[in-house]
Amino acid sequence: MRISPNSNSQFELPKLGYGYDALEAAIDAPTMEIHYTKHHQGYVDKLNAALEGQTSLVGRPLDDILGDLESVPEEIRSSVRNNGGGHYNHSLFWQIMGPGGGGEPVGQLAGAITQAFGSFDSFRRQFTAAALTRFGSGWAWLSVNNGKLVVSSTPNQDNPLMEGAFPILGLDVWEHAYYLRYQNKRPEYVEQWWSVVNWEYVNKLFTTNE
Ligand code: MN3
Repeated sequence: MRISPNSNSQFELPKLGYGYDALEAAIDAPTMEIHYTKHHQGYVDKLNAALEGQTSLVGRPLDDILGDLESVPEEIRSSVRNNGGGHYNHSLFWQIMGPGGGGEPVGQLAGAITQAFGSFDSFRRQFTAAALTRFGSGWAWLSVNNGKLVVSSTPNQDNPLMEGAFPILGLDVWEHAYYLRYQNKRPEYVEQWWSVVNWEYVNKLFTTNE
């Protein structure tokens, strides 16, 4: 997913394509609102602050930066990793969910998942296991690595770009993503989350690689 800065070289909170209550089947409106307006906005603000005056990084798309963290000056590298990762991961997260989501993968992705994992159910079990075994805060991922579909998880706001892979589906398992409704019951959150996955968008990422 390409995320470019605006003409003032600032990253911006992307528009949410649906209301805070649109994902009620899985995520309550207060959680959506806080997650988007406070957590995500916070990552954007801190990323912009870290990049201030960094002429070598001005205008570079965020996905390029995250795939090449060695090129980021050491004094801001961890801030860019955490807050840039936070901006990228949440921007993706809002897109791969949507009202009327759920069901099974569509398009070329459907066949690719069956080929890589045996079946959609088998993929779903592997992805769920990645989400549930991620200790503490982090993300579960489906990404494309050298043309191969791979399930993984990362700590904090890290993501597969940092390992040279291209993420097409991500699940936020930080407690801030689910605590209001589910408290400590991460398995229930993950189970419900499948009902809001926007497979059309995931397939688009898979087929266009952009
Ligand atoms: Mn989050």
